[in-house]
Amino acid sequence: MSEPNVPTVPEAPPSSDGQRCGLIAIVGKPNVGKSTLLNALVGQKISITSRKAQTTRHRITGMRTVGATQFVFVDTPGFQTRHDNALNRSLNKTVLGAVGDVDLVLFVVEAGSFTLADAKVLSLLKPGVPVVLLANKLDNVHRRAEIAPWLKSMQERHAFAEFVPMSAKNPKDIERLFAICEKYLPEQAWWYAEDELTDRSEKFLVSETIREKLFRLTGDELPYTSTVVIDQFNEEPGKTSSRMVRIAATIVVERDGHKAMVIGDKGERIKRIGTEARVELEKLLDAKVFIELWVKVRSGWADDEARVRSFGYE
Ligand SMILES: Nc1nc2c(ncn2[C@@H]2O[C@H](COP(=O)(O)OP(=O)(O)OP(=O)(O)O)[C@@H](O)[C@H]2O)c(=O)[nH]1
Ligand SMILES: [Mg+2]
Repeated sequence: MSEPNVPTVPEAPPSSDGQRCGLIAIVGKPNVGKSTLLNALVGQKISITSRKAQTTRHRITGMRTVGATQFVFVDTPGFQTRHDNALNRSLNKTVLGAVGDVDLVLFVVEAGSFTLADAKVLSLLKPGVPVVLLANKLDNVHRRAEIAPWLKSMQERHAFAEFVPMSAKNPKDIERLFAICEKYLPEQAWWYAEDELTDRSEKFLVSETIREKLFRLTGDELPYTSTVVIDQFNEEPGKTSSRMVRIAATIVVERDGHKAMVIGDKGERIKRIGTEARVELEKLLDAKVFIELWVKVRSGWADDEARVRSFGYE
């Protein structure tokens, strides 16, 4: 899971034939809507989202080809400024690795707000790369008149290339964003096939989908330091459908109390996590899916560099 997933540009790119292609990094503090934005841009859910911060833990590349232009978007974890542990250091390393060599940065904030955590992310951006200030969740701003003075104050913080107040949940805004991004991408041949959506494997999408259901079906009582490890991912010829995928996965938590929370009363919560993941994965993988879930306690894993790596983080 830690293999680099950003394509390297070939030394002598083949003739572009009018094609455009480039990398666009999506960065920001936790929970501002980066992954919601990526999914809307790609047109398919490839990056999990939830109300909890720290949902995204890997660099996830998603592509969309429109006309002659291939947009290669990179979703990143929210930059962590609150707790210093091995997991958060790994997440921040992923963010730093993603903002370097790109054609454009979409710096996502919540419209009308700018906190120290936003300022920290802005300070990481490399000079020379154009940055679009994407003021997301505009639908949450009820006093629209306050946005103009706020944008003006943002102008003084950084030489942003453009200001885009919008909502990742509004398809018209997403359409407009393609036109805004296109001019920053160089003329060069596409890196991916026209219909490719992501560079991530099916196994990765499976573990992420299970983690999303875990995050969504447990309240704030389950700390963010839980993760999912895939123990088995086997494809077998199906009897009633063309594909059948058998998955066994372990949910790793830090305490016995968390284990009880994940399992729920008479096992009803873990059952629901499995069912919701299965329904979504059957569509995503176009297969009949069986999921077996286990819960394991590994106290202190998020503080342990070796464990963090063994669970697939950079
Ligand atoms: N109202 C509103 N909510 C949004 C919008 N975009 C995202 N959200 C919500 O904001 C929450 C966080 O969204 P994510 O896409 O997971 O945020 P993220 O920035 O990827 O979060 P991390 O991966 O944890 O850094 C979810 O509950 C989304 O549904 C928007 O435009 N309007
Ligand atoms: Mg995310």
